[in-house]
Amino acid sequence: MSKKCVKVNLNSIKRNNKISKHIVKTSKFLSLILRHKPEAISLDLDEYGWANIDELIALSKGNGHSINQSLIQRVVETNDKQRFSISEDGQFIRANQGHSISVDLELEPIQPPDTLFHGTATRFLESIFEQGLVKKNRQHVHLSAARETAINVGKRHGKPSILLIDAQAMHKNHYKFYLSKNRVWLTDHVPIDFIKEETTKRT
Ligand code: HQG
Repeated sequence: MSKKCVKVNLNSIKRNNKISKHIVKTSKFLSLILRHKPEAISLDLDEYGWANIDELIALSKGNGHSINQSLIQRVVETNDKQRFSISEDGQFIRANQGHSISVDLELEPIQPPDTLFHGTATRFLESIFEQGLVKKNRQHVHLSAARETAINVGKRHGKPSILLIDAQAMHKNHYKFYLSKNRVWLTDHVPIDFIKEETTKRT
């Protein structure tokens, strides 16, 4: 490969890295605004959590965050966890789950898999086995069908531990489960009777 070619490739890698960083930064900003603090930019969400995209762009600009329609589109399309949805008419955006503010995600209760996973930090275990899993600041307790996902969620908080949730028994006992559009399992509370710590250390 010629020197010129190597240089061109390096430049395009640098440019792509810069674009990726910008997308991640925008995704974090959108998570903050659409899940937790729309008031930070004086944005109004409707009761279902939808924000008007033109308004979001204008108010973000006014608060020092330069975003535009095509950047938002890229964030939605490339997001690793499909965190956001755009409405069919293309005018509105909302987060698929993870809210701390109260919004109606229009989810219907459905039957969960027999076992679900929850990743947490080891230091929370004592309290979890006293109170069960509680939703803390969010609207729901978050669970996953895949162990891998739970490990990654747990790592966000520290040394991870995996909890196995007997979702089948909970379902039989009339606890409700919801599946978000991006396939996160949600419930209100998991009492200790339905939680078991995974003891085989494979993390
Ligand atoms: C823990 C990410 C002590 C709970 C992920 C967790 C997820 C308790 C922490 C989504 C407890 C809350 C949510 C109790 C629960 N005593 N600690 N009784 N009950 N906890 O961030 O589930 O990347 O609110 O185990 O992928 O970690 O943001 O919830 O460790 O789906 O899109 O309290 O966030 O998605 O932490 O994560 P969080 P989470 P995004």
